[in-house]
Amino acid sequence: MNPLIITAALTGAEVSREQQAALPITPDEIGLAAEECFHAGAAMVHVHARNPDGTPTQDKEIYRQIIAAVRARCDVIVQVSTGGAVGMTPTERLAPVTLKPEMATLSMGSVNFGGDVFMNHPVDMEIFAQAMRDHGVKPELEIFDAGMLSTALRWLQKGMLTGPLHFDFVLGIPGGMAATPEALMYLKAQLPADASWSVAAIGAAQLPLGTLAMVLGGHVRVGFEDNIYYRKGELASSNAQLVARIARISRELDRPVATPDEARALLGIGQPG
Ligand code: KMH
Ligand code: ZN
Repeated sequence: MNPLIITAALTGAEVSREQQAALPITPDEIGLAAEECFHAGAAMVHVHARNPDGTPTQDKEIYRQIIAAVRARCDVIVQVSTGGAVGMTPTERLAPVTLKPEMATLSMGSVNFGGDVFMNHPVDMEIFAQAMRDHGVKPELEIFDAGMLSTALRWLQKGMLTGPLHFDFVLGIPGGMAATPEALMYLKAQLPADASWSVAAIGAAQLPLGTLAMVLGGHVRVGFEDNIYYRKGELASSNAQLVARIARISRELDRPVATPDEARALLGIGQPG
């Protein structure tokens, strides 16, 4: 089976230090967490920026510092968020793409997000996709619900996205698709043959759905953005602890864990510039 790409979603926009004391917030903390995750088996980090007070931001300069802090420590793929936080404007959200990171997320539709709405107007999505093409950034298509996958496939047919596509199924957001094996199988069944995919399941579903993805030939995202616990009632000590468990299971299943360069080859992206 192809090597497993483990992505560490280190920080996110919603989790606080009060909830998870080991949450990396500053560029330096994010760089250090990325290095720990790299040593634990991660080939990619998904990053969000925070202001010094911990509030989410899409400030380009902070992203620049984050990318530099990661690059100084290890060669994992850096994937910036264009989702940011609920309520940010599309222009704000798009800012880090102009730094030409190796990858960026591209949400494929709007979804209720707990008590909020995570808005992704089709006009804005098209602008995001075009900006990623212009800057040579590989999109990871974030799929929170089944209709978003249909949209991605329609866009592929129309030439608005270029294959091979890489998907991330974000399952278990209240308002989005449930984090169940049935949901994952349903989505996987619709993928083009040359697509790659990962699963980012929220909370307690992170481990079982990640393990299922591993068996099905997909890839796995773990980390504090999606889940702050190691097991029920026990907070994880670090993002790397969550990565290390996935890497261990993968090896037990005889599936090698991808290095960053193996992940680049699998995803069709070049070396960092
Ligand atoms: N924070 C969520 C509202 C992404 O990074 O692209 C959106 C999000 C998705 O986290
Ligand atoms: Zn994110």
